[in-house]
Amino acid sequence: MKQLNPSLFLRTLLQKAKDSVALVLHQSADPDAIGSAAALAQLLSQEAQIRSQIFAESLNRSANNIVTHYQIELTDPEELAQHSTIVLIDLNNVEQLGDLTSHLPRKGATIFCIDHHAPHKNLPQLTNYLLYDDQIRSTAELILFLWQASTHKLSADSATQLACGLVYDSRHFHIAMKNTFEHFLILLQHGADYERVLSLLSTPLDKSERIARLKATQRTVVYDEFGLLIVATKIRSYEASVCRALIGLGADIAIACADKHDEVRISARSNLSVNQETGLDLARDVMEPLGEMIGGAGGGHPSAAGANGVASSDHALGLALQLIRKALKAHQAEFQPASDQGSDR
Ligand SMILES: [Mn+2]
Repeated sequence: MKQLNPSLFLRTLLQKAKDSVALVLHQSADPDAIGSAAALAQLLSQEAQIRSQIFAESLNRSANNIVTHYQIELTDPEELAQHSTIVLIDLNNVEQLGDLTSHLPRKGATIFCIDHHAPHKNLPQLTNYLLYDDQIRSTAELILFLWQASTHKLSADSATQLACGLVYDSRHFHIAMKNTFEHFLILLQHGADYERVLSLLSTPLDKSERIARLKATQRTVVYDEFGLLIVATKIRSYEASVCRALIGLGADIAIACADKHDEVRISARSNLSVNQETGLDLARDVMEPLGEMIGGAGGGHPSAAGANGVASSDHALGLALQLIRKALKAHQAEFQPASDQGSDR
């Protein structure tokens, strides 16, 4: 796997793609994934008349708004196998492809990856060329860099699509860094329509999701440990939404688990200060190892992560709590001054 700068990455992609390319998104693709794919498709068509086909197993609701508004076409998974140039967008792990995995070309394809998540350890076996930066909040910003490295000017529509990704992944600037604003300003200067972005990203909760959130609070177990409120709950679906709701209610760390038959999906969120103050990284310390323990996969960000696999909810929740405690304990030991330890000496 070769990591390239934007200009070299674009040149290599244009060279390999010849006349068509598959843009492949993670399951439950979000506005960052779909906005990035649409703006990259536009760039490839303008630079070299390359035709892009976009593949995603599923879309989340705001991604669906973007697809509908811009009439973005998703291609039947069966056609993926015919492509010899693949670009993975906003994902770093083959498990995140969902059902698309089985449609990847068996061999001989050149695989590019554009992502802002820390590369998964299996990524080098999967990918030939990588465009990666973890000092930005969205894949959309990497697509902006590709446009800047090209000979064309970003259109207002593409700028709006990229702004959707940037605004969504920075959680409406809640977790923005200085450069998030700088890149957003560039998008505005290219005509990005912020009002449009807000309306495309707004997804009022439907009734079933509100019921799931409310029921989850009834089943919530609260642990007051390490100076943190850690809450865990079981539900049938909407595990990520439930975690966000629990953080909104005052939890420092929320874990929600949904099992269907013997497949379990588990999601966790922490408020921002948890990662800063305790070093707990929900992806690295909890969901990645948990995914392996339950025969599935896990990943995400330091303060928002998930895993799936084969286990009961109770078992998966128990393991997640163990991993969280282990990480918090390790951190405590590392950072406690020696004079504070063994006070009974
Ligand atoms: Mn993203």
